[in-house]
Amino acid sequence: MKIYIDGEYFDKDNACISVFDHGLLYGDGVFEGIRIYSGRAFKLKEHIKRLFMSAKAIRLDIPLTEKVMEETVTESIRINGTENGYIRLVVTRGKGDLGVDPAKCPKASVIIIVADIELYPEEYYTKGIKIITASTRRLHPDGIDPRIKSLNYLNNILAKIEAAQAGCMEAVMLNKEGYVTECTGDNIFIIYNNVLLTPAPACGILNGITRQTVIELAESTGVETASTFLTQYDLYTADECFLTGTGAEIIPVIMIDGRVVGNGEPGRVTGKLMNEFRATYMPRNFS
Ligand code: PXG
Repeated sequence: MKIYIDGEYFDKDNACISVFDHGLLYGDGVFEGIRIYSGRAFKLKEHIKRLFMSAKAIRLDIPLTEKVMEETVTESIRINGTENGYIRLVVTRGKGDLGVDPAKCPKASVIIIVADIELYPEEYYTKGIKIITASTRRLHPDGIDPRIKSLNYLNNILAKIEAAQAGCMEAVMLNKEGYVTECTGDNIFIIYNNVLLTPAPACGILNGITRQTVIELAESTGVETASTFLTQYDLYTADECFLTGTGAEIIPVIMIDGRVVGNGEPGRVTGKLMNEFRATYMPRNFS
């Protein structure tokens, strides 16, 4: 495994950053998680674009252009010889002093880790999963907009702990007004009367690349879609529900807070979208 840090490649054991890096001290930085299918980064341009938008929102100057970043990620995949895997692209504010002031950090650091992907158990996809609503609320866009994929995931981590305590792999978070936002590392969708509904970015969500891809796939196959405001009632009474994310792809949800979704099995439209996704963007068993 060769890890890129600021223009050089290091072995796993020697890939280190300073304890004075503000990414570590303050969660001051942004990141992306990207899938590699058949040796190619999935939706690389979209991920790089989102990385640069996150950086712009927190006034972080990335010391590479979008084009060079794209080439560097592609080069890292090539050097690692990875066919199917996962890329963690991280940009931190860089090395500073112990104070908060980012002006003391002269240069941002860029890290690219190309790793093997740990897939979820196949039964998640065939049987679906149970989720709960977390009592932890999603960050309000008035503070840090969840569209920024920042290095501070505490909010999501607290909700993830609640999920684990309830025996679930995911938890859905509400926003301050009580509307549904997203799960800790996945966006959420429901199907009601054959219409695909998902929380709008204004609700306070990460605008997922997989989310966007699924909306496009649905529209191209004639499924009506809407980004909107959803409540817990909408989740509980939905015909179908599923989650989307880089690692998850599309995972059906069959129970929410003890309420059975639909008939308790992955739904018809969900299955259609899962098949469409796999057929279009490489099956997860591809090797
Ligand atoms: N919401 C949040 C809060 C996320 O972190 C998604 C939605 C899905 O977005 P994409 O662009 O991937 O479709 C994410 C991204 C993990 C893990 O280990 C997941 C993410 C990030 C980092 C780690 O499950 N998900």
